[in-house]
Amino acid sequence: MKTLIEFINEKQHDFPFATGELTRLLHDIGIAAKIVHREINMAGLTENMGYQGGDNVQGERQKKLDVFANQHFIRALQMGSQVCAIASEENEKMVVFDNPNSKIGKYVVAMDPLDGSSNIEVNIPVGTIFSIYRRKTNQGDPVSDKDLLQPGKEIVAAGYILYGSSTMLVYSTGNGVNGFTYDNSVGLFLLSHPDVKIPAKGNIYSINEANYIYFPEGIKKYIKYCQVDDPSTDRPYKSRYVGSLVSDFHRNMVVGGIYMYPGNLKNPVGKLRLLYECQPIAFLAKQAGGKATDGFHDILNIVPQSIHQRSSFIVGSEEMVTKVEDYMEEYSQDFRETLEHEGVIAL
Ligand code: AHM
Ligand code: MG
Repeated sequence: MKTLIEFINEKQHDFPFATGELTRLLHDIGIAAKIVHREINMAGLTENMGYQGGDNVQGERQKKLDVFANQHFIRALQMGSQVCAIASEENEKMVVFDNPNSKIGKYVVAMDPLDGSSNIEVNIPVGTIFSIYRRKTNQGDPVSDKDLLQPGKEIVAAGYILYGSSTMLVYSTGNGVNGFTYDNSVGLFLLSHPDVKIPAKGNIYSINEANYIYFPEGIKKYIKYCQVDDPSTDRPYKSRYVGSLVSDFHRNMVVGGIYMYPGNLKNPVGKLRLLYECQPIAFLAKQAGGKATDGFHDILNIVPQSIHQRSSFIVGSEEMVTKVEDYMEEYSQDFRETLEHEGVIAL
């Protein structure tokens, strides 16, 4: 079987004038993924469960494993000289590498080192999400926010690591999506899911329905549509919500379905972070033939105004996401205004 490293090296030749920097960067992510995998696997046996004792910038209590994953991904990327700065869910400001090698790095990275970490104690899958952009400033110049505040359509590569019943690394450099399963016995990621395509429609919807009363009318109507008895369209659909974006998205990517964390009355722009959760997942969805929207705007066209900006997020099978957009258009024009009022700017 093909290993991740063999595959990345081979793919380098798809890019004319490639210098190997992106290849090395992806290698480094693969190495950090193995370290984090090992730590998560041992979570019940070592002292690494529970809270670290601090809050992150969103006021959420950091888990020890959030901090561990953050440190290891940052360290892996700092060792190489391809990345000059990182935006992470766990750091208020972007982390700038100012050692002489990294200073001239061509890329910036946005990441959520351990998404869904509230699930760790109960042994439910968690994930790492990352995206890579070419910096906007000249190599060697001071890094600025504009290097990171780029819309998803500028992504050079993105992916996730799913620490589930098996650990998988799934990524795209803009030529389709490929998935690799970690073989513990040899310590290698092996190509197990070549050229993943999201089925155009599915019969699974994932949403935290406890927030139902706060949802925009278009989302409420869509949920009712999913629940109608109509065997000719496979309805009622199945409801599946892990509460761990990478898991829910991965399932929908493999068998088809839709994941929704829409803005709602309490949080108009929802919960998920645009830069390091929505954009990379939207990029992968599109590369696999799926789609992502905030209800009205293609996620890949939204221009982040700040590193930790949140976004309404609906992603998955193309036909299902389009249906939600139709419902939003018909029933939730007020929500479009809310998004604009909240400062959502789309190209
Ligand atoms: P986190 O980045 O703090 O882990 O939050 C993101 C997670 C997603 O993985 C998941 O889909 C969602 O939050 C669940 O939120 P909720 O518990 O409100 O349904
Ligand atoms: Mg997260």
